[in-house]
Amino acid sequence: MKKVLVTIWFLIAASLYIVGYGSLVLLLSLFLRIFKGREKAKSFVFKQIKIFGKNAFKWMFCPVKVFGQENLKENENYLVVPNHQSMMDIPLVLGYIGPMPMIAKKELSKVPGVNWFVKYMGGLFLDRKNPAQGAFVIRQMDRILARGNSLLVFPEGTRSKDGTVGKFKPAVFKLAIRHKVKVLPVSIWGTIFLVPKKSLFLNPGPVSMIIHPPLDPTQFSNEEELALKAEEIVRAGVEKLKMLEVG
Ligand code: DD9
Repeated sequence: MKKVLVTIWFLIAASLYIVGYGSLVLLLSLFLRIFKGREKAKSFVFKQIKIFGKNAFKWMFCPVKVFGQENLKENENYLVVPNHQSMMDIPLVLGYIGPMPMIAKKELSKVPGVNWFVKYMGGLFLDRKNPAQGAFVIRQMDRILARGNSLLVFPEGTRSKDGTVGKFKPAVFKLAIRHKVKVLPVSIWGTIFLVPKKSLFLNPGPVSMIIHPPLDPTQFSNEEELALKAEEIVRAGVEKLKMLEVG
């Protein structure tokens, strides 16, 4: 019964917040842009997205533990590469690392409110069933990094079914090497239980994340080596988080 109530409450709270409050935020940002400039408007909207990311877990009654926040430097851009367990990984990164462009799956482009903010952050929607889109997305990611933005990519390419960390695809790491953008490995644990695959109801529980020290792409001879290192760090971090939960 608790799960049913939490699910109904979360869906109402999140939809009203994203669509209702989100419309107000975007409207206010228009005025801010006119009267105070583009940067002020952007930092206002980004702050609201960050608050949303943290609130999403409060609304689900999920305690969140974050380790390694000292590894994040203000005004530094990163290619952020977490493991992927559930759709709640996105608010987790937005809330505790910060808003940034992301590659989101096409289905999200149909969710009102969510699509506005993914676009606002400069993100893209990827149709994984359409291989022709792959090259286009790589070009867009290249542009995002070339412009000096951070970028969130889940390099496994899909959500893990059992929580194990899959192989990191090297393509995006080539871009980090090209633009000399630091790679930020992030380990996530616990979100896999929040949205169980075969259930309609949320299953609130603890969530944890490690923000690892960034990797300098100039220290790697190619994208495969860089991808493998990031993957190993993320996998070891996930194992550590699992142990912490048990202990
Ligand atoms: C003020 C509401 C912010 C909502 C952000 C949603 C981002 C989803 C990717």
